[in-house]
Amino acid sequence: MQTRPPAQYEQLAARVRAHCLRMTHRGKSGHVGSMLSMADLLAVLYSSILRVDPKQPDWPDRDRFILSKGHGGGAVYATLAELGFFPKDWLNTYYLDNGKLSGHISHHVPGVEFSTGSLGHGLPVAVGMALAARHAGKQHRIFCLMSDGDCNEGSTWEAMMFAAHHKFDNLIVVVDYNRVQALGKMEDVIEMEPFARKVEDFGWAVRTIDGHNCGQIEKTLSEVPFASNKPSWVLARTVKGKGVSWMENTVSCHYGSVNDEQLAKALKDLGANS
Ligand SMILES: Cc1ncc(C[n+]2csc(CCOP(=O)(O)OP(=O)(O)O)c2C)c(N)n1
Repeated sequence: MQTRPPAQYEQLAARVRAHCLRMTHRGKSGHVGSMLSMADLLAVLYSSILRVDPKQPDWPDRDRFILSKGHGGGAVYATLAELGFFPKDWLNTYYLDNGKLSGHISHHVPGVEFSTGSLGHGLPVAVGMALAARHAGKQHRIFCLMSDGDCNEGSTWEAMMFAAHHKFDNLIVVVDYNRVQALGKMEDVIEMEPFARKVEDFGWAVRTIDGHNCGQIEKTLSEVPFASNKPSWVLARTVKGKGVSWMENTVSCHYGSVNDEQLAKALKDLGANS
């Protein structure tokens, strides 16, 4: 694993956020707040943690990464393009008819393992991959990035029980814990607290971190598995809409898209050129 100065991750995350704003503006699509929320997590994962190769996206021994909150796929596309998995100009076609990049994440894109969009599907698939890796005697890890909305789904908890029962220490979940969902805040939808304790009681090794502190993200993810014979769970506290002052922690940044004026203002907030 290669460690990097936090500023390098922050710069990548800022470029990813700027791409997401331009992509959703061009496509007149929503979910930009969901993308901004996880940009720092993706920057660290793809720069230093995941053993992947942009030149060989299907390398058999690669780590697997599943985005369960598939509605935020634009942020993964932007990160993959920055890493060189495909040309950056593909981003200009996001959410457009006949474009290369669909709104919800698609495995037709190089570097994407699985298509998601219906919440609660990512972890069951990741658990299946962990089982397959064990049966095949392979050393690669499986990472699953989830939302708190994903954790409201029953399928997630069934997968958690299965993973703990089988002691999958090759499985790592990162939760983008922004506590804002599609139509309301978590405390008004389904409250999960005490979240970490619930997950521990399901047999996982849990760490809670600041999901925008790149140094802390790197340090934590470099220490997986947190316990032998247990799957690892990172509860990353984040802010929906992070980086754009007027979007932060709002419900409206879930489905809303930005107009010309808002795009310019948002890019200014990020310190990016319009
Ligand atoms: C099974 C299912 N039900 C409903 C939806 C519609 N939906 C899309 S995103 C979302 C919730 C968004 O909040 P969260 O999952 O916490 O993700 P965030 O964008 O905040 O990271 C919902 C209910 C869905 N995609 N799948």
